[in-house]
Amino acid sequence: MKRDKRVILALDVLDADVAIDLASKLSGYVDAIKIGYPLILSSNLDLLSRISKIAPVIADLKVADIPNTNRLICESVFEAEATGVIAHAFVGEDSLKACRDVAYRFSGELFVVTEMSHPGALQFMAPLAEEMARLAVKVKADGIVAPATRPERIKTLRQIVGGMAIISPGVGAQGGSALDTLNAGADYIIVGRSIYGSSDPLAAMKRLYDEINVI
Ligand code: BMP
Repeated sequence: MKRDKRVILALDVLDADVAIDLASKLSGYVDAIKIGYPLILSSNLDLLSRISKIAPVIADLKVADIPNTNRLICESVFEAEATGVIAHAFVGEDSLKACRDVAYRFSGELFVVTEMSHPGALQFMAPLAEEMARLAVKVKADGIVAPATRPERIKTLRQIVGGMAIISPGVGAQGGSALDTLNAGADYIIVGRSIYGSSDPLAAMKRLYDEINVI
């Protein structure tokens, strides 16, 4: 993924035509489009392939299984032409390595979840987030997912992952600020509802774009 616009659109809509329309309208403002269970389950992986012709696609399946199952899931999304996949670290090194191996084979990217952006992540994830970031470094992942709702955590996790990409959800609808997130050291913000849920998604994206381009 090219670090240019520094925005990843989370496309959690359920209608394939709406998804294609939004992807087409907004692709010029994003480095990638993240799609996950909501859209993939309401359509199919062919839609992932169609969107990948409009913009690079990160498949957010938060893969979290035994190594063999992780391998099968990652092969499916890379065969469908995803450019990246998101996996959980808490399942351990062998499971994460299985994702990494498939990503390498397809010249794709692996992003590893550390601490999630919602309040519940403080319960189990936050205490282990730094270890999970270290594991992401160890398996030579391409990036980590860190919370835009807690910019100070992005700073801490940056110390651990060095130059590895940090992608950060939680901007907008979850209360995170795009500028604070990027200033804390995230490479990309991930934004969904505050763009696609707006009455004018293109205007909302342009406003976001203007906001972060002062950096
Ligand atoms: P929204 O801007 O509408 O809150 O969307 C954020 C997106 O990022 C959703 O797709 C959500 O599943 C995802 N996400 C998140 O919000 N927090 C995380 O820690 C990890 C995520 O993948």
